[in-house]
Amino acid sequence: MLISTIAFLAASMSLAHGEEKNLVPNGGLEEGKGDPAHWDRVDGLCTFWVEDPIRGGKCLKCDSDVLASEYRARQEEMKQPNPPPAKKKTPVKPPGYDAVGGIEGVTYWSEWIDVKPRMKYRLTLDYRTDKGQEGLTPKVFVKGYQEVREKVFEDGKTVEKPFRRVFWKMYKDCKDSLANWQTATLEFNPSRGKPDVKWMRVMVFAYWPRGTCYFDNFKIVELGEEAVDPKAAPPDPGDDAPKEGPADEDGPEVIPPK
Ligand SMILES: [Ca+2]
Repeated sequence: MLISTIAFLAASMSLAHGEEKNLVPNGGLEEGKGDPAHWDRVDGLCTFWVEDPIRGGKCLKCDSDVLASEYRARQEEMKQPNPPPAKKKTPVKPPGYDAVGGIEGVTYWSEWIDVKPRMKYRLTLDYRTDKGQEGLTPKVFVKGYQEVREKVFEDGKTVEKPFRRVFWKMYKDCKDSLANWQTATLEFNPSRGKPDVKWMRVMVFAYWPRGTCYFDNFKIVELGEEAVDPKAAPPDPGDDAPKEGPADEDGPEVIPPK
């Protein structure tokens, strides 16, 4: 009780001094037991919750240099409430197109975050790689969801149920990773043109070139409501701008009801 009161006072004081509220729960990946709280469970094969030897504290490690067949087998195991420890990976032989980084990529998701209508947000995160692997380009996505009602076949009959489906997404290439931490920034408004998008999640995507990337200090802050002029032409985003994509049709991004 005392500790939570002190933590609350400390948080209030830092906010009073102009610090922006971070909307990503456990964005620094410091809380948790076995796995980071408010994030996916780590699988011990392609995702790890590790100590950072450079700055201290915990961070996420993603390895896309794992045979895709071993990654898929581990994903199946991870559906269990108490999965067995991961088996050691088989070394990938060059050119490595059969690695998970050469096919579907490694994904890792945050908790749900509420989206406010017309609100513009900024995501920042830190990333790096290992010495000798510089130049990797993992991506970070923000995906926006809205509720849909869909028919499913259950217990011998068709019933309609609510689902959360991706209707908006944006990503940023975390370019030219170095062996020391760098920061990537992405600004976005999930409900611009998509007023029914009510939630968002952050997704890390480690793919090609295959290798090891680290991530830390995920932070989403509000930048204020956007005044939308429907007649204004969209600004030229340029080649280096974050990319905006269409809705996803299916796959793991359709979340069943709890
Ligand atoms: Ca951290």
